[in-house]
Amino acid sequence: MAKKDAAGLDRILTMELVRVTERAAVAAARLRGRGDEKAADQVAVDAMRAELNRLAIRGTVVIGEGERDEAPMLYIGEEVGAGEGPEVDIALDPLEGTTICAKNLPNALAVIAIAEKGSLLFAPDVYMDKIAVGPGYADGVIDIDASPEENIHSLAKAKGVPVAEITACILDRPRHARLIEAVRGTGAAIRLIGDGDVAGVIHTTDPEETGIDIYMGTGGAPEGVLAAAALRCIGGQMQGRLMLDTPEKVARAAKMGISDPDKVYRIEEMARGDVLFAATGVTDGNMLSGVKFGSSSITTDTIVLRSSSRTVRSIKARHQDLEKFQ
Ligand code: VTB
Repeated sequence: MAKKDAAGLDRILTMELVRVTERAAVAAARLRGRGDEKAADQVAVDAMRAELNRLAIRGTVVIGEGERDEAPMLYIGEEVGAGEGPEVDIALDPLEGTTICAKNLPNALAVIAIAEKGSLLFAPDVYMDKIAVGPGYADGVIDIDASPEENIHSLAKAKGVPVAEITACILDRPRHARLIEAVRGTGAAIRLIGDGDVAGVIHTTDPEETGIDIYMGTGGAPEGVLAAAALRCIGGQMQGRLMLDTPEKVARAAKMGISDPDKVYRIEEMARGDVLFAATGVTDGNMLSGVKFGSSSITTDTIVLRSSSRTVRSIKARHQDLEKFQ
């Protein structure tokens, strides 16, 4: 039975998690560029679930494929793991960026976060307004209640560069028209992404490598919790506010224990305690390479993070036992 170390979760779990996202990524990667989002998602879900059920944990999915009636597997509330070991909360997205994968575009990921029971925000599947920057800035450099202009200027000042050298990552959606106009109005650049805002947020942690300084805009709340889990481990600032814009959404959130619909969540309120996070590239991206299929091996590229030690591990794996990926 896995033992918890002084910092929280068992350290061995960090490495075990890599297998979980690797396996989901390989399954999804076989369906890259086939134009079939659903099929790619399904194989990733199946693969992730099979591998998760081998882990020595008693896990509950808190961010998953959807509510029980809409998702047959890895639904919110599903219990996963081998049935012994620590009780943990699990946030997962076996294929973050199903459309990206179907079109074979950059930055599709297989993603999972694990934390001690009760540590991850139990968020409904609604939109979340998000703003995030990487590590190295004084607290308060960004503020979700400030205007886009104020945030961009504040960040440029903190970074010590002209505004023109700041790049914001924003989902390319009609709902962001005003945000995009405001950011462009400052002279900053925008990386418009089709999907994949978990990657978008993580990219802020390494602007030299990714070219992205700040993430702004609304995306899925589940993706917000996953991104917060990653930032908890690497460092950085993020704020999120659920978009509970109808009485029905307010009621759904209330059922999940959210009493203040306007609350701004900070990273520690979305992912507390000891958090482990892993992401494997499905398609090539700014930080991770996609899965490569060779004649006798498969290569995967994963980052695995732990909040208590702030360790960022990059794991490039060459898999030669191909049977386990069938
Ligand atoms: C984002 C993005 C996801 O959903 O969260 C987005 O990161 C938000 O929803 O990859 P809309 O597509 O409705 O804007 C995804 O695109 C899909 O989960």
